Amino acid sequence: VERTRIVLEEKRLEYDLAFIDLSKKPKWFLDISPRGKVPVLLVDGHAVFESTAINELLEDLFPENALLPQDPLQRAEARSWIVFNNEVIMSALSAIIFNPEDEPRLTAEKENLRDAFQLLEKKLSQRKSGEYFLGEKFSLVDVVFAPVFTRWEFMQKLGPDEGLKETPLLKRYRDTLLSRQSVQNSRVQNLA
Ligand SMILES: N[C@@H](CCC(=O)N[C@@H](CS)C(=O)NCC(=O)O)C(=O)O
Repeated sequence: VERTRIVLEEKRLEYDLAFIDLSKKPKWFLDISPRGKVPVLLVDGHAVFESTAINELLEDLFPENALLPQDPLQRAEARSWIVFNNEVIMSALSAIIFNPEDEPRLTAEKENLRDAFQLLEKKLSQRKSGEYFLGEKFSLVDVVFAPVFTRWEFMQKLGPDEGLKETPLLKRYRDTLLSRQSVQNSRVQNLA
């Protein structure tokens, strides 16, 4: 959900936010969210789900403060890293946060995360300028990486030692994202 809030904040859009108890999903929510998952965004009575689809819709509807490059090749590159984030990073983080007792899976996912961090470090080292993932401009790629780092505190509490010591560029990237106003505004307070 943070991913979509960041986009709404970046584009300075007005929105209403409804928090729901995922262990006791209300009927109105199940009626509009096809998979019973958050986020789901209601736009003119249409329910849009999947954060990637929601964020691209917002980008299409509100092109000001663009969050995707104009060039098709660069847009494709941005989307590639968003998929990477979904399939590798977020899936590993979810396993670590929600299934900490599944030892074999935990070990495998920690390894995946370590490899992913090395890959990201290499990617960041290839930027020509700028402090964001694609360079000078904050983009939808940064939007999906910011919540990875806001989850860091959960991971530390659960004991894994995936630090950022060996990936200094990634560490600096984390600090850049966490200090961005839209990211701060998207965070739920006292979530632990
Ligand atoms: N790929 C989806 C993931 C959505 C998702 O897994 N949401 C979780 C919360 S982070 C959820 O609603 N879990 C409740 C459930 O599965 O019952 C997206 O990016 O929107």
